Amino acid sequence: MTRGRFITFEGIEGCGKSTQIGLLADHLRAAGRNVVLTREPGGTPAAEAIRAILLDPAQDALSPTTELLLYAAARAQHVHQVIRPAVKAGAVVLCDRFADSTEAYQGGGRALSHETIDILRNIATDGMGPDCTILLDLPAAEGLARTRSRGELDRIEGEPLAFHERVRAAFLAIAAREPERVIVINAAASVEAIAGEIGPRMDALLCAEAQEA
Ligand code: T5A
Repeated sequence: MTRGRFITFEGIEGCGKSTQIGLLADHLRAAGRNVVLTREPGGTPAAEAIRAILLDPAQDALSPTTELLLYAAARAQHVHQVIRPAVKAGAVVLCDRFADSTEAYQGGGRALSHETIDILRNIATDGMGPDCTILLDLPAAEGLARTRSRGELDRIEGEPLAFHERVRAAFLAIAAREPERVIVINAAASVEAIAGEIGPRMDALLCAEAQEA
């Protein structure tokens, strides 16, 4: 059996992750691959219930630490119930956001301690990390304009522009630190152009890794 793979999509609000991850799933399935498409926070019934709390604008009293713990709890269940079993079974797991989002939003955006975030990441992921991450990079104002044009904002989308600029800077810092894992893509390009860049790169990655296995 071919070893499974774990690929994550990251970026600021409205950068086009959900659009592109769906197109990549279609592309890989058309090539006969077993793909599991999932998201964070969420991906299991318990983690989706946590997601509802985290994104609810009425939960405006949540402290940054409570927020961090809820994202970590959702991730622990998701890794345990979905991600690890699927990778073990040989699937390509495509996940819309993962631990880099915590570093960017709770670390960059909320300015929580990187030490605390690292400890919780280790607990929540139990050593599970992505083989490859696609970072869709876009100026924060552009991403927010896309999100706002869709209507009502969730609890995190409603944060001010400066928050989202810190989030973007934190994502770019992760990419600069781990260039072997993180591929930065210009998310200001058209949907078709971005998909046309991601598909062949993922084909090459999956073929190269299959040959190594
Ligand atoms: N969060 C998450 C944390 O704070 N910490 C964590 O640890 C984790 C895991 C999740 C929220 O939780 C936060 C981050 C988030 O705030 P969510 O609803 O999943 O909430 O939010 P997003 O992941 O940001 O999802 P969105 O749907 O808002 O944005 P996407 O997925 O980046 O963008 P997408 O594909 O839905 O597209 C947005 C709009 O832009 C258009 C689309 O048609 C759509 O209208 N679009 C484009 N327009 C022009 N050109 C392109 N290339 C386009 N691509 C898409």
